[in-house]
Amino acid sequence: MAGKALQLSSALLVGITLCSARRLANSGTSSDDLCYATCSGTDDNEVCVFTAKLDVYASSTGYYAFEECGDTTNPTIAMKQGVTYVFDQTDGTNWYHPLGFAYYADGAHKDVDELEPGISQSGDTCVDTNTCQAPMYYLNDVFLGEDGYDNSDISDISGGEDFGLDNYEPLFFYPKGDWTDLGNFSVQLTISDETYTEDLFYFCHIHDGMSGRIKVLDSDGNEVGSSDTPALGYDYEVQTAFDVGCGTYGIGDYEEGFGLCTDTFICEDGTEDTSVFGECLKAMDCAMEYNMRSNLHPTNPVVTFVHQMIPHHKNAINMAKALMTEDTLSCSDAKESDCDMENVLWAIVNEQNHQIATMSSWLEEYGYEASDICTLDDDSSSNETTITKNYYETNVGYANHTTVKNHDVYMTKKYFQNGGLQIANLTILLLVGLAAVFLAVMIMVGGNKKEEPYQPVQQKPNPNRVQPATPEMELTNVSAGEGI
Ligand SMILES: [Cu+2]
Repeated sequence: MAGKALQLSSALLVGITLCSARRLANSGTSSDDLCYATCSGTDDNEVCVFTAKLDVYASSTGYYAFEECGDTTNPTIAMKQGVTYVFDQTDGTNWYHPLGFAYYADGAHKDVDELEPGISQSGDTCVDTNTCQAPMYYLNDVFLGEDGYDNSDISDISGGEDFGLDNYEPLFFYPKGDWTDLGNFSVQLTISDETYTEDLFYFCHIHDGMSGRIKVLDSDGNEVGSSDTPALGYDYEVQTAFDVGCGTYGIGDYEEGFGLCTDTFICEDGTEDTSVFGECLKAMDCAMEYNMRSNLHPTNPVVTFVHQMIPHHKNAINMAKALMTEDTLSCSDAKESDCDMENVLWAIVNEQNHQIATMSSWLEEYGYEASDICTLDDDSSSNETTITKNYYETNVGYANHTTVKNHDVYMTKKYFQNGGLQIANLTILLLVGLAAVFLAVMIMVGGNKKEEPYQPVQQKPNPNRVQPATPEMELTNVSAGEGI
């Protein structure tokens, strides 16, 4: 009896272990834990599907995920040579994230070679005939390319320059509702270059930093390249625990009480239902204020505009994501306004992330710093805040640090440090002097009026009558050069 129980326990243990191993084996967390597509058919008719979606909270832009790979973001996926793979992008979270494929991470964003009919890394003659391995883009299962590129039959690839991307990508800029109404989006890719032994990458054509690795397998299912090359070239963003709670990115260091901001962003704590949302808002608003405080560029206003607009946009994105996390909107036919609001939130996240990328690229192209923040360093010993390095330091000789307790004091102090004291004194003296003169004149005029007796309307003087000279007339004549 005890032996049977032991056998049962062992069997259960093995079963659980196998289940665990099966779950781990397809999650795509690394090259040792590849994620495989769901496949059907055999040999030449085998078709494999990756169902794409976006984990919008995983990073500032969000990261790709595939239903076949569980919750892993930007999973490392396996693709077998010669097999047709379909990447289904119909899920609404794919809006603004058209998939691309490249020989290096981030493809078009880094100006590196992508998988296109006329591009090869192995010197293949496919370049001459536009028959190199490349994705094919579809809407409702209709190929969006026009001049004949077709790699669906690996033994008979036909050539053409238009593989559909130029028609596919612009559709992702449609308003979200219109994009959804268009139907089913998908990308098909068949790996046909059997001589290339390095990894490939999928990436987003609109946002950079969203690439994932593709390990290519031969017909036996073995990896053709063992090492992870080329390198991804960057680390994935990781949410702090605080950000996870808020559904945001990058505000974990700006919680209230961390000393980076002294302004009040939320004036009442709200109810139990809203207090967490309030704490999130406090932190993200602080992050915006802290990061928008920048030096004025001495010659180019565009630089300062970008330095301030990027944190401004990041705040909008975080506000939208925090509200999405609250899950209080409920889009349905009966609640179309909620649908409109949800579309607004998604638009803020995707469009402003795209604008951030555009503005960052502009800074990089012209050689400007990514940011130029005037740092507020927390001085815990005095519970005051120290401002370092600001516009006046470099432009009007305002040197060293100025200790202030809040923004208003800072502004005032800055003004006085900049010679404002003297100007203020002179201004005040001038105003006081003018006021005194004005009052004196008013008193005199008022006094004269009071003492002036009533004068009846006088007749017009007779022009023929000789007027007696008055002292005023004599003075006028002297001024005019007469009577000397
Ligand atoms: Cu994207």
